[in-house]
Amino acid sequence: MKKVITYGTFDLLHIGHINILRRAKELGDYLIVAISSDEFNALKGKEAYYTFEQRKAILEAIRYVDEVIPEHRWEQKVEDVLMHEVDVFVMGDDWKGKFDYLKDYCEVVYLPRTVGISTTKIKTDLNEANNA
Ligand code: C2G
Repeated sequence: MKKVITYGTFDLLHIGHINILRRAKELGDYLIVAISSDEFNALKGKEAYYTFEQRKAILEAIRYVDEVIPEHRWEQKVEDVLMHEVDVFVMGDDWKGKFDYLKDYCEVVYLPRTVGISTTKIKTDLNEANNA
């Protein structure tokens, strides 16, 4: 069984998230998603609208996702890859090159981001609509 892993906040789920999850799953048979904890989000300078538990439940409902684990630290990826016997690490190409050190442990794939959508854009558009 070919195992794939990807990491992210996945807040206010949108088509860009679905596109990367679908393409990540196409690279193997089993997809693990490591979702940033609320505390790790604070470290990333992000405040998610949905809590970790809500984001976990939403991701677990997606047909491409087989398992959701928490992301607590930048440094946990090697341990995750080894412990879960991961074959492929996938991220959007906004992260291109940032995780190449994982090539010692698994295949590293950066996939093109979906243009024109982001959680930040959703929040901005909604704020502008409400203030119009
Ligand atoms: N993504 C995408 N297209 C978009 C928006 C996001 O392909 N329009 C991808 C990102 O490239 C990432 C994944 O969706 O691979 C999740 O994005 P975020 O929730 O923004 O995650 P991020 O804050 O980039 O966290 O340790 C890695 C970090 O946890 C990544």
